[in-house]
Amino acid sequence: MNLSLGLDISTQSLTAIAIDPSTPSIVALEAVNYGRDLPHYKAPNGFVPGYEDVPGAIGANPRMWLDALELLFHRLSKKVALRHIRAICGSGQQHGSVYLTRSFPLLLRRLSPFHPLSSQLSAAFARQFAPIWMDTSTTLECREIAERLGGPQAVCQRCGSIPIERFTGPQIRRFAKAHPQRYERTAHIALVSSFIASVLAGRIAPIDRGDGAGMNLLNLHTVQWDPALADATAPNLLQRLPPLDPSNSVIGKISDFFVHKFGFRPDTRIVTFTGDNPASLVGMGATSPGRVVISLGTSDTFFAAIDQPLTDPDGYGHVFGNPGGAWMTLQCFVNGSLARERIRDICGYDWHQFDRALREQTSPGNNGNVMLPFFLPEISPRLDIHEPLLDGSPEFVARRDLPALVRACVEGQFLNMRMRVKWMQLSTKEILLTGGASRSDGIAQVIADVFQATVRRLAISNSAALGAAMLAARAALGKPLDQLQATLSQPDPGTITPNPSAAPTYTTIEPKLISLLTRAQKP
Ligand code: XUL
Repeated sequence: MNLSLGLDISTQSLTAIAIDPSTPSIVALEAVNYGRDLPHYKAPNGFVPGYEDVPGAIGANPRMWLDALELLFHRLSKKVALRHIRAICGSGQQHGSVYLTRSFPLLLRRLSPFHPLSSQLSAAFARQFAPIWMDTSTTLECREIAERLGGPQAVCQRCGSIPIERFTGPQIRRFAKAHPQRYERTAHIALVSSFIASVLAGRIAPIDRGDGAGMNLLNLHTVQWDPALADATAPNLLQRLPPLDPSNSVIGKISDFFVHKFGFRPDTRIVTFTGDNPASLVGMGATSPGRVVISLGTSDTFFAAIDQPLTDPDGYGHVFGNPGGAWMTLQCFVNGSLARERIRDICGYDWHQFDRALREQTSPGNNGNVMLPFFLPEISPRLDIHEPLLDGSPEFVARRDLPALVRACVEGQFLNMRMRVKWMQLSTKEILLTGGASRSDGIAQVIADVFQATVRRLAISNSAALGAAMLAARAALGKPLDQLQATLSQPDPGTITPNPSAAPTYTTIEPKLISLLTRAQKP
């Protein structure tokens, strides 16, 4: 058997999907949940708010990802003989950055299979925590970078996004300013994706265009690091960045550590990793323009392949590299699964009751009860609030009408999404849905009704890990993506169709949400 493996290092868990590219079929799926499986990191959702004493700081301990990787391989080896895996690629939560000392490559070469990765690589961290995509601590740095380049739009022209707080460049700048000595000790900066790829390959891994474009540092026209952006970000930054690999190619063979400890073949090839959203575009079979994807994860994202970079006039949307060629456009919403979870907890429901509230106890428009379910500062649009905004009946506003709270949360999320993605000018007649929450028929129906779209889902809800497995098979085993996608990315036959009578209802509701937003945006 010649299998390929896809890993997804996401916010709350690490997932692996093994595929047999010759059939093609999915052979095994395994996951580690950081909060449940590694509770000693005290990160129930995979991240630590306030890891540094600055408002908006949210980070994760990179040692936790290393322990998760070992646990995952240990579990996976019980389902599939790891010697059958010929190639590995992966995807990571985007934008997060890992700061490594000069000793990192040397420590990678000297790994012993008798000790955990996390303790052997401990000395390699110049910064103990990795800021992740939820971090909003860099408003000042974003302004400074924009000023150096002649304004936010000038930055956007170069790299596809205005300076964005969670993007890697502004995060690097804050670190370099606040801790110049530790920045000086930083010889290598990796993304979450390229960090894990480096550990697997036993040497510094490159960054691909998919994830690289989420840094405010990659020039989309030259597809090289942009010297002016790097200069405006931090001193001597270019020498700390790894090379770019525009086509997700083979980096090298797997490190001996994994051969001796887990029984991988010594010639297993490691392919340049990418970001979770670009990998998901691959897994959903949406690498050619014409298909729109909504991914329901810790963050909710809306994305699609595009031929030419296209920029959001409001500055909230992005352009990333599409691993299938050309580009993808993306809008990210921070209040995704965690907001739905908070509402579920407020109601004291389980997911079954949450779904029932949508399907049986409420109807489109929710009798005029609306909500912006922003429990964390939102990024689309940028809003620094920590409590949802409600408008409607006194019973609802007092949070006593539980089914209405559920519907208002989900309708608020997707009406906000509908408003924010208009600039992409994409047809949303058919939407492909992925991510854990895509299993909920109630949520899928709200999306169908809000967008007046047919909603289709894949049997596998982790399309990022699936996409990574396909990228591994393409680069190392010569399998064309479209052949793999033709079988592995086929949506389930069951589609969700929109209720046409919901369309005018949502047109009436939209202004209510806009006025809630406007009130919240006022200083
Ligand atoms: C995309 C984004 C998130 C992360 C985590 O810009 O910030 O979707 O990739 O999944």
